[in-house]
Amino acid sequence: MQQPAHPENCVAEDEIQHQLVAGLLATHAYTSPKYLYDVLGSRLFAAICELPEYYPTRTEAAIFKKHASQIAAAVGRDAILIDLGAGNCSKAARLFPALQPRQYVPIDISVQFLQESVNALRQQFPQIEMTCLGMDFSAELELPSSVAEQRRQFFYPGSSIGNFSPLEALMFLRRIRKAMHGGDSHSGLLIGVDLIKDHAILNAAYDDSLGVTAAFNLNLLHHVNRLLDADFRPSDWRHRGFYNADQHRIEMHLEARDDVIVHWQNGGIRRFARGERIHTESSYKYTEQGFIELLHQAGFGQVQTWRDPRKWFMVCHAQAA
Ligand code: AVI
Repeated sequence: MQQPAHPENCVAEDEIQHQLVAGLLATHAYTSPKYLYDVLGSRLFAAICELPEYYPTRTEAAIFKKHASQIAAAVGRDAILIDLGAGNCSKAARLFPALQPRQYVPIDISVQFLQESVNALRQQFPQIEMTCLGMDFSAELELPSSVAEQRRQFFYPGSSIGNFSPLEALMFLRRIRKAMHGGDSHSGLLIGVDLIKDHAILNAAYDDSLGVTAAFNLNLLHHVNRLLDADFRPSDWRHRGFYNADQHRIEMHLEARDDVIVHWQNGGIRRFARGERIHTESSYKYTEQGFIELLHQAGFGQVQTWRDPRKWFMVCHAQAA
Protein backbone atom coordinates (compact mmCIF):
# COMPACT_ATOMS: atom_id res chain seq x y z
CA MET A 1 0.00 0.00 0.00
CA GLN A 2 1.37 3.35 -0.98
CA GLN A 3 1.38 6.00 1.71
CA PRO A 4 2.24 9.62 1.26
CA ALA A 5 5.53 10.59 2.80
CA HIS A 6 5.79 13.80 4.68
CA PRO A 7 8.80 15.84 5.75
CA GLU A 8 8.20 15.06 9.41
CA ASN A 9 8.35 11.28 9.18
CA CYS A 10 10.77 9.37 11.40
CA VAL A 11 11.44 12.08 13.95
CA ALA A 12 11.95 11.19 17.62
CA GLU A 13 8.96 10.68 19.90
CA ASP A 14 9.34 13.94 21.84
CA GLU A 15 9.75 15.86 18.59
CA ILE A 16 6.52 14.30 17.29
CA GLN A 17 4.73 15.31 20.49
CA HIS A 18 6.16 18.81 20.31
CA GLN A 19 5.04 19.23 16.67
CA LEU A 20 1.59 17.83 17.40
CA VAL A 21 1.04 20.14 20.38
CA ALA A 22 2.24 23.17 18.38
CA GLY A 23 -0.35 22.34 15.71
CA LEU A 24 -3.16 21.79 18.20
CA LEU A 25 -2.44 25.08 19.96
CA ALA A 26 -2.17 27.14 16.77
CA THR A 27 -4.94 29.72 16.21
CA HIS A 28 -6.06 27.65 13.21
CA ALA A 29 -5.35 24.18 14.58
CA TYR A 30 -3.71 21.68 12.24
CA THR A 31 -2.05 18.25 12.24
CA SER A 32 0.34 16.72 9.73
CA PRO A 33 -1.33 14.30 7.25
CA LYS A 34 1.11 11.59 8.34
CA TYR A 35 -1.06 11.04 11.46
CA LEU A 36 -3.79 9.70 9.19
CA TYR A 37 -1.69 6.57 8.64
CA ASP A 38 -1.59 4.34 11.69
CA VAL A 39 -2.44 0.67 11.02
CA LEU A 40 -6.19 1.28 10.82
CA GLY A 41 -5.67 4.51 8.86
CA SER A 42 -3.61 2.66 6.24
CA ARG A 43 -6.37 0.06 5.90
CA LEU A 44 -9.00 2.77 5.58
CA PHE A 45 -6.91 4.44 2.89
CA ALA A 46 -6.77 1.13 1.00
CA ALA A 47 -10.59 1.03 1.26
CA ILE A 48 -10.81 4.63 -0.04
CA CYS A 49 -8.91 3.51 -3.14
CA GLU A 50 -11.75 1.03 -3.85
CA LEU A 51 -14.54 3.61 -3.54
CA PRO A 52 -16.53 4.52 -6.64
CA GLU A 53 -16.04 8.24 -5.88
CA TYR A 54 -12.26 8.02 -5.39
CA TYR A 55 -11.11 8.04 -9.02
CA PRO A 56 -7.30 8.69 -8.73
CA THR A 57 -6.09 5.11 -8.09
CA ARG A 58 -8.21 3.53 -10.81
CA THR A 59 -7.62 6.30 -13.32
CA GLU A 60 -3.85 6.22 -12.87
CA ALA A 61 -3.79 2.43 -13.23
CA ALA A 62 -5.78 2.72 -16.48
CA ILE A 63 -3.30 5.29 -17.85
CA PHE A 64 -0.34 3.03 -17.01
CA LYS A 65 -2.08 0.10 -18.68
CA LYS A 66 -3.16 1.91 -21.84
CA HIS A 67 0.12 3.74 -22.44
CA ALA A 68 2.54 1.12 -21.10
CA SER A 69 4.64 0.89 -24.24
CA GLN A 70 5.01 4.67 -24.67
CA ILE A 71 5.82 5.05 -20.99
CA ALA A 72 8.38 2.26 -21.27
CA ALA A 73 9.95 4.01 -24.27
CA ALA A 74 10.26 7.24 -22.25
CA VAL A 75 11.78 5.47 -19.25
CA GLY A 76 14.09 3.29 -21.35
CA ARG A 77 15.24 -0.31 -20.81
CA ASP A 78 17.74 -1.34 -18.14
CA ALA A 79 16.76 1.46 -15.80
CA ILE A 80 17.46 1.65 -12.10
CA LEU A 81 13.83 2.03 -10.99
CA ILE A 82 13.67 3.87 -7.66
CA ASP A 83 10.20 3.56 -6.14
CA LEU A 84 9.47 6.33 -3.61
CA GLY A 85 6.99 5.16 -0.97
CA ALA A 86 6.85 1.70 -2.51
CA GLY A 87 4.64 0.05 0.17
CA ASN A 88 3.70 -3.38 -1.16
CA CYS A 89 5.50 -2.62 -4.48
CA SER A 90 2.40 -3.56 -6.48
CA LYS A 91 2.26 -0.43 -8.69
CA ALA A 92 5.87 -0.82 -9.84
CA ALA A 93 5.55 -4.59 -10.24
CA ARG A 94 2.68 -4.13 -12.69
CA LEU A 95 5.07 -2.08 -14.85
CA PHE A 96 8.00 -4.55 -14.76
CA PRO A 97 6.99 -6.47 -17.91
CA ALA A 98 6.87 -3.22 -19.92
CA LEU A 99 9.79 -1.39 -18.28
CA GLN A 100 12.16 -4.31 -17.74
CA PRO A 101 14.36 -2.45 -15.25
CA ARG A 102 17.87 -3.71 -14.47
CA GLN A 103 17.54 -2.92 -10.77
CA TYR A 104 14.49 -2.18 -8.62
CA VAL A 105 15.02 -0.02 -5.53
CA PRO A 106 11.87 0.26 -3.39
CA ILE A 107 12.16 2.90 -0.65
CA ASP A 108 9.85 3.28 2.31
CA ILE A 109 9.96 4.06 6.01
CA SER A 110 9.67 0.40 7.03
CA VAL A 111 12.38 -1.73 5.39
CA GLN A 112 10.97 -4.88 7.00
CA PHE A 113 7.62 -4.46 5.25
CA LEU A 114 9.49 -3.85 1.96
CA GLN A 115 11.54 -7.04 2.37
CA GLU A 116 8.37 -9.08 2.77
CA SER A 117 6.82 -7.52 -0.36
CA VAL A 118 9.99 -7.97 -2.40
CA ASN A 119 10.54 -11.62 -1.45
CA ALA A 120 7.57 -12.70 -3.54
CA LEU A 121 8.59 -10.43 -6.42
CA ARG A 122 12.11 -11.92 -6.54
CA GLN A 123 10.63 -15.30 -7.45
CA GLN A 124 8.53 -13.75 -10.19
CA PHE A 125 11.25 -11.52 -11.68
CA PRO A 126 14.58 -13.23 -10.93
CA GLN A 127 16.38 -11.20 -13.61
CA ILE A 128 15.76 -7.89 -11.76
CA GLU A 129 18.17 -7.06 -8.95
CA MET A 130 16.15 -5.80 -5.96
CA THR A 131 17.57 -3.50 -3.28
CA CYS A 132 15.26 -2.43 -0.43
CA LEU A 133 15.99 0.85 1.33
CA GLY A 134 14.36 2.01 4.57
CA MET A 135 14.54 5.78 4.72
CA ASP A 136 12.50 8.95 4.92
CA PHE A 137 13.00 9.98 1.30
CA SER A 138 11.03 13.20 1.73
CA ALA A 139 13.68 14.56 4.10
CA GLU A 140 16.80 13.41 2.24
CA LEU A 141 17.60 11.38 -0.85
CA GLU A 142 21.22 10.34 -0.46
CA LEU A 143 21.28 6.90 -2.06
CA PRO A 144 23.95 4.35 -1.14
CA SER A 145 26.58 3.16 -3.61
CA SER A 146 24.61 -0.07 -4.13
CA VAL A 147 22.33 2.06 -6.34
CA ALA A 148 24.10 2.80 -9.63
CA GLU A 149 24.32 6.51 -10.47
CA GLN A 150 23.48 6.16 -14.17
CA ARG A 151 19.98 5.56 -15.56
CA ARG A 152 18.22 6.47 -12.32
CA GLN A 153 14.49 6.57 -12.97
CA PHE A 154 12.42 7.72 -9.99
CA PHE A 155 8.84 6.53 -9.63
CA TYR A 156 6.33 8.52 -7.54
CA PRO A 157 2.77 7.44 -8.40
CA GLY A 158 -0.58 7.95 -6.65
CA SER A 159 -0.64 11.77 -6.73
CA SER A 160 1.12 11.76 -3.37
CA ILE A 161 2.92 14.90 -4.59
CA GLY A 162 -0.43 16.64 -3.98
CA ASN A 163 -0.08 16.20 -0.22
CA PHE A 164 2.84 18.65 -0.25
CA SER A 165 2.24 22.39 -0.60
CA PRO A 166 3.46 23.68 -4.00
CA LEU A 167 6.62 25.03 -2.32
CA GLU A 168 7.29 21.73 -0.53
CA ALA A 169 6.60 19.93 -3.82
CA LEU A 170 9.17 22.11 -5.60
CA MET A 171 11.79 21.38 -2.92
CA PHE A 172 11.01 17.67 -3.07
CA LEU A 173 11.28 17.59 -6.89
CA ARG A 174 14.61 19.42 -6.61
CA ARG A 175 15.87 16.75 -4.21
CA ILE A 176 14.91 14.07 -6.72
CA ARG A 177 16.65 16.00 -9.50
CA LYS A 178 19.76 16.35 -7.32
CA ALA A 179 19.79 12.59 -6.71
CA MET A 180 20.22 12.14 -10.48
CA HIS A 181 23.62 13.81 -10.07
CA GLY A 182 24.82 15.25 -13.38
CA GLY A 183 21.68 13.78 -14.87
CA ASP A 184 22.45 11.65 -17.89
CA SER A 185 19.70 11.77 -20.51
CA HIS A 186 18.59 8.33 -19.28
CA SER A 187 17.71 9.67 -15.81
CA GLY A 188 14.16 10.76 -15.14
CA LEU A 189 11.03 10.85 -13.03
CA LEU A 190 7.73 9.02 -13.64
CA ILE A 191 5.05 10.66 -11.53
CA GLY A 192 1.24 10.61 -11.11
CA VAL A 193 -0.55 13.95 -10.69
CA ASP A 194 -4.20 14.66 -9.98
CA LEU A 195 -5.72 17.38 -12.16
CA ILE A 196 -8.15 20.22 -11.45
CA LYS A 197 -11.63 19.20 -12.52
CA ASP A 198 -15.33 19.71 -11.86
CA HIS A 199 -15.65 20.63 -8.18
CA ALA A 200 -18.51 18.20 -7.57
CA ILE A 201 -16.28 15.28 -8.60
CA LEU A 202 -13.48 16.48 -6.35
CA ASN A 203 -15.84 17.05 -3.41
CA ALA A 204 -17.37 13.58 -3.74
CA ALA A 205 -13.94 11.92 -3.89
CA TYR A 206 -13.06 13.35 -0.47
CA ASP A 207 -16.52 13.11 1.13
CA ASP A 208 -17.84 9.77 -0.08
CA SER A 209 -21.34 8.47 0.47
CA LEU A 210 -20.26 5.49 2.61
CA GLY A 211 -18.35 7.71 5.01
CA VAL A 212 -15.04 5.85 4.56
CA THR A 213 -13.09 9.10 4.12
CA ALA A 214 -14.86 10.46 7.20
CA ALA A 215 -13.71 7.40 9.18
CA PHE A 216 -10.17 7.81 7.80
CA ASN A 217 -10.12 11.44 8.94
CA LEU A 218 -11.74 10.81 12.35
CA ASN A 219 -9.38 7.88 13.04
CA LEU A 220 -6.59 10.45 13.23
CA LEU A 221 -8.02 11.39 16.64
CA HIS A 222 -7.44 7.84 17.98
CA HIS A 223 -3.88 8.04 16.69
CA VAL A 224 -3.30 11.42 18.33
CA ASN A 225 -4.82 10.12 21.59
CA ARG A 226 -2.18 7.37 21.63
CA LEU A 227 0.70 9.64 20.72
CA LEU A 228 -0.18 12.40 23.19
CA ASP A 229 -2.21 10.53 25.80
CA ALA A 230 -5.04 12.87 24.79
CA ASP A 231 -8.81 12.52 25.27
CA PHE A 232 -10.26 13.37 21.87
CA ARG A 233 -13.67 11.71 21.33
CA PRO A 234 -14.32 11.11 17.60
CA SER A 235 -18.08 11.48 18.23
CA ASP A 236 -17.46 15.16 19.14
CA TRP A 237 -16.17 15.84 15.63
CA ARG A 238 -17.41 15.74 12.06
CA HIS A 239 -15.48 15.22 8.83
CA ARG A 240 -15.24 18.07 6.34
CA GLY A 241 -13.66 17.43 2.96
CA PHE A 242 -14.08 20.00 0.17
CA TYR A 243 -12.31 21.67 -2.73
CA ASN A 244 -10.90 25.15 -2.07
CA ALA A 245 -10.81 26.63 -5.58
CA ASP A 246 -8.69 29.66 -4.57
CA GLN A 247 -5.92 27.40 -3.26
CA HIS A 248 -6.40 24.63 -5.87
CA ARG A 249 -6.61 22.08 -3.12
CA ILE A 250 -8.86 19.68 -1.32
CA GLU A 251 -8.90 20.45 2.37
CA MET A 252 -9.79 17.93 5.01
CA HIS A 253 -10.76 19.22 8.43
CA LEU A 254 -12.28 17.88 11.62
CA GLU A 255 -14.98 20.23 12.88
CA ALA A 256 -16.19 20.41 16.50
CA ARG A 257 -19.88 19.44 16.73
CA ASP A 258 -20.19 21.45 19.95
CA ASP A 259 -17.89 23.28 22.37
CA VAL A 260 -15.17 20.74 23.14
CA ILE A 261 -12.32 20.69 25.66
CA VAL A 262 -9.38 18.40 24.89
CA HIS A 263 -6.66 17.47 27.39
CA TRP A 264 -3.31 15.80 26.84
CA GLN A 265 -0.17 14.85 28.75
CA ASN A 266 1.60 17.27 31.11
CA GLY A 267 -1.51 19.43 31.61
CA GLY A 268 -1.97 20.31 27.92
CA ILE A 269 -5.43 21.67 27.09
CA ARG A 270 -7.27 23.28 24.18
CA ARG A 271 -10.82 24.57 24.06
CA PHE A 272 -12.52 24.35 20.66
CA ALA A 273 -15.70 26.35 20.07
CA ARG A 274 -18.54 24.67 18.18
CA GLY A 275 -17.71 24.80 14.46
CA GLU A 276 -13.99 25.29 15.04
CA ARG A 277 -11.79 23.09 12.87
CA ILE A 278 -8.53 21.17 12.84
CA HIS A 279 -6.97 21.11 9.35
CA THR A 280 -5.74 17.54 8.84
CA GLU A 281 -4.74 17.31 5.15
CA SER A 282 -4.44 19.22 1.90
CA SER A 283 -4.43 17.55 -1.49
CA TYR A 284 -3.31 19.97 -4.21
CA LYS A 285 -4.62 19.61 -7.74
CA TYR A 286 -2.72 20.89 -10.77
CA THR A 287 -3.27 21.91 -14.35
CA GLU A 288 -1.10 20.07 -16.87
CA GLN A 289 0.82 23.29 -17.65
CA GLY A 290 1.15 24.26 -14.00
CA PHE A 291 2.79 20.96 -13.12
CA ILE A 292 5.08 21.00 -16.15
CA GLU A 293 6.19 24.49 -15.06
CA LEU A 294 6.96 23.12 -11.57
CA LEU A 295 9.06 20.33 -13.13
CA HIS A 296 11.02 22.87 -15.16
CA GLN A 297 11.61 25.01 -12.07
CA ALA A 298 12.93 21.90 -10.32
CA GLY A 299 15.51 21.32 -13.06
CA PHE A 300 13.77 18.81 -15.29
CA GLY A 301 13.82 19.15 -19.08
CA GLN A 302 11.83 17.20 -21.62
CA VAL A 303 8.41 16.26 -20.23
CA GLN A 304 5.94 13.77 -21.69
CA THR A 305 2.40 13.45 -20.36
CA TRP A 306 -0.41 10.92 -20.61
CA ARG A 307 -3.97 11.58 -19.48
CA ASP A 308 -7.18 9.56 -19.29
CA PRO A 309 -9.96 10.44 -21.78
CA ARG A 310 -11.79 12.56 -19.14
CA LYS A 311 -8.53 14.46 -18.37
CA TRP A 312 -8.92 13.79 -14.65
CA PHE A 313 -5.41 12.48 -13.97
CA MET A 314 -1.98 12.76 -15.56
CA VAL A 315 1.11 10.59 -15.62
CA CYS A 316 4.30 12.53 -16.46
CA HIS A 317 7.75 11.45 -17.42
CA ALA A 318 10.38 14.15 -17.02
CA GLN A 319 14.01 13.86 -18.04
CA ALA A 320 16.83 15.43 -16.12
CA ALA A 321 17.61 18.74 -17.89
C1 AVI B 1 -2.31 9.65 -0.43
N1 AVI B 1 -2.98 10.79 -1.06
C2 AVI B 1 -2.52 10.97 -2.45
C3 AVI B 1 -4.43 10.79 -0.91
C4 AVI B 1 -5.03 12.03 -1.62
O1 AVI B 1 -5.90 11.84 -2.46
O2 AVI B 1 -4.58 13.13 -1.34
C5 AVI B 1 -4.86 10.78 0.54
C6 AVI B 1 -6.35 10.88 0.74
N2 AVI B 1 -6.95 11.64 1.59
C7 AVI B 1 -8.25 11.46 1.52
N3 AVI B 1 -8.50 10.59 0.60
C8 AVI B 1 -7.32 10.18 0.08
